[in-house]
Amino acid sequence: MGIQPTSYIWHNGRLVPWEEARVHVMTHALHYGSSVFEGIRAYGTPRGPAILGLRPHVNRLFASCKIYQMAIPYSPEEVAQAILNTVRANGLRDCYIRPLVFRGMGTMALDGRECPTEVIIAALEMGKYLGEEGLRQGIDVMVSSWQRMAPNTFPAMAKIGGQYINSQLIAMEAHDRGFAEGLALSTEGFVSEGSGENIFVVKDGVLYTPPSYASLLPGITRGFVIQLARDMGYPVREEPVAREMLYWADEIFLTGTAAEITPVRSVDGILVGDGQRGPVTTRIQEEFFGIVTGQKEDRFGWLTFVEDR
Ligand code: PPE
Repeated sequence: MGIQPTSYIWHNGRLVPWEEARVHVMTHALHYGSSVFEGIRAYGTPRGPAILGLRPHVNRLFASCKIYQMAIPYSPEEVAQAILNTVRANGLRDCYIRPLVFRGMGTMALDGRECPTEVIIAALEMGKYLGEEGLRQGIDVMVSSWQRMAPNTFPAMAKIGGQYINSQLIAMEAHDRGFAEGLALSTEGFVSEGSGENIFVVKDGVLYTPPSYASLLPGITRGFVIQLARDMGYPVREEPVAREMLYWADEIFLTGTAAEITPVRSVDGILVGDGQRGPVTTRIQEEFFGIVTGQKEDRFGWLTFVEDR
């Protein structure tokens, strides 16, 4: 997916033209992966563009920075407002927003806390991450030979740039073998998550998803789906998911800001159910897309309308 430039990027407090948003090659984050980021979507609605999960995404950005001891020189409210301003300035409707907080140029020390903290917010046009067809028919995935980080090695719950080497290895391996995505196990051998998505397994009308201690990023979309599914009357169990549940499931779907709610039709070449998007996945997708596009009432308060602020 090539990046299509937009007009402005918010950089350290102001909107600058796309070409001017640059860093020096001695930027700490470039050498050591010392960054924290978010991925947020805005959807076009009848009331103009709306940001999905603005508050939880900003909160997670600040939580990741706290875990990683990187002070953001702005308040959460300022960052939230800057996100809205960036979408508005670029005249975007459906888009993907990428806030990034990183250690800039200052020292070459591994303890880079003396480096200035830089913040950028970019907003890009983005279509369906795993394809339109994937959303309808499901994707083929494999269990990766790469595992997620062991507890107390990297803070899996924080969305830190350097940690995404693990996700990159998982994604590259899957693509080289002809799969759309790879699923990683935890070092204990339980299902953790995809390279950039959380996972739900449906069996006999019950939804199972790995708990936050399974070395995963607690996704905002995961939280929305848990809330929505429970509201729709489906039991949701956050508990360790054995690998074989992937082969025994009636339905599987992945959740993420980019991936939205993407059905999985096979794992390791074994069909999930009958290899079609299942009824539970379909109902949850319909409800989710109805809410985020403003066709159904925003009954959980997930949306922030860009024109209102
Ligand atoms: N796990 C990982 C490892 C992950 O990167 C994401 C988001 C999720 C789970 C789902 O989290 P949430 O978006 O809050 O529901 N992955 C982001 C980045 C993907 C990328 O290619 O870059 C995303 O979806 O924005």
